[in-house]
Amino acid sequence: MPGTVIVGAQWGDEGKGKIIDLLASRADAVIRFQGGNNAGHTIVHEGVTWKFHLIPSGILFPGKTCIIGNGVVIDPEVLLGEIDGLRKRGVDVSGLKISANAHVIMPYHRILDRAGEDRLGRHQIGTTKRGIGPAYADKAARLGIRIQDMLDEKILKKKILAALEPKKLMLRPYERDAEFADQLDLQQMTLDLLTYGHKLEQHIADTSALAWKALDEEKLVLFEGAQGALLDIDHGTYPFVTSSNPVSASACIGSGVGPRDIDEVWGVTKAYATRVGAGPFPTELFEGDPVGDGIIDRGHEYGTTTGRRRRAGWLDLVALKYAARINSLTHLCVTKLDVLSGLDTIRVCTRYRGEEDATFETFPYHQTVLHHATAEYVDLPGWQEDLTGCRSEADLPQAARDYLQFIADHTGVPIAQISIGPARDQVIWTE
Ligand code: 2SA
Ligand code: MG
Repeated sequence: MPGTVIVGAQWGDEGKGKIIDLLASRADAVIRFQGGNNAGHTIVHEGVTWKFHLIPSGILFPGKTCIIGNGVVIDPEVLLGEIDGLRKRGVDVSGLKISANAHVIMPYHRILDRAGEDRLGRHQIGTTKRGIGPAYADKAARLGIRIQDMLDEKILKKKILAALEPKKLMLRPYERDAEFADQLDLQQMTLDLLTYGHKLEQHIADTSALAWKALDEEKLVLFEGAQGALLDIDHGTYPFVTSSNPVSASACIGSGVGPRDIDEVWGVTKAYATRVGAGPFPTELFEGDPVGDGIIDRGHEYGTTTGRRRRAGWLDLVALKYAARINSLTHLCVTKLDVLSGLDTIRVCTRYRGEEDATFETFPYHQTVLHHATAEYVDLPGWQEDLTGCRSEADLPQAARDYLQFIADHTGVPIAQISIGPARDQVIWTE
């Protein structure tokens, strides 16, 4: 499995961080390839809780190369904060490598993200307001500031000026606002970025070449996805998506390797579904529904980055089958199975019903259809047993095993791993 991609198969927060942590001990390099500090991974490593936004969690294993690839958008202040936090807790961060070609999230990107959401009012996307969308927009408009630019004062200033020019009108009200004026000062911005660049310089590298070298030597390289398939800007529930491609193909583009370098694609799904932010969610159990509220409570379903309460619902196999297809999944990891204990019946969505009684067994490509889709369910027997102590498939109650089998049969993807609690050892590897 030299080149292994791990992606979210739902709307993010599937527990990818833990899977990466489990595989990282065997890996030589771990690479983030898209997204930015909108991502949040919580992992429990040797009994200690860690939260990561930008740095691959593999950093907790000494000697690993941890790469932030060219496809990531980086808020340098956040990254430096994360590096400092790790150092203070005694973690060696010398293995961290940052692509010189990754784009920088600028203060005006954060402001524009916020302004954009305000403008949309009740139609807002529910972004994390970290500046992700505006940073990727500038990248596509060829107005982006890249990590390498932070090392050259002259180039930097010119590029910032060029990037600010078309935003003048939108930013004007903020320039007059004491809260934002400093952040938008050209001189200050340039100075700050140069300081950040200086501090990060030792980590800046040709990360594509590093990835290639590790793969060429047949070492295990993990590509760590952020968010999930249904938040993909091309394949997700547009416009309620993030501004990057969280699907597996993006691992190549966002790190500078080719498709033939990828050997396995692991998709991570919760045993139920959650979504944070707005957008269609056919299996949603609305706030006040005792099952949905129970899932939120038992699963601690609050965003790692923003602390927002997530929306929860039953597992959606129409969406999961779609995620399996667009990612070409070779393995599935099912997380948080323990959270479903105590239910008499577990519902699983296998079909959508649309307007005029149309039914959909494959994920509808049309936005209007999806927005009107309601879920149709198969009811499976639940189980009462606590699963947190299970360590093999044989330890699981029959109903839990049947539930997993149903998922594997329906998606056509074998389940490689089941997670039954946050700790590293609360995991079951299947045959
Ligand atoms: P953005 O900020 O432009 O990427 O927001 C666009 C949509 O993408 C969703 N999104 C996420 N959904 C789940 N988890 C994410 N990361 C954090 C976490 C979320 C948090 O891991 O817990 O802490 O709130 C994430 N990042 C972006 C977002 O909700 C919008 O729907
Ligand atoms: Mg998360």
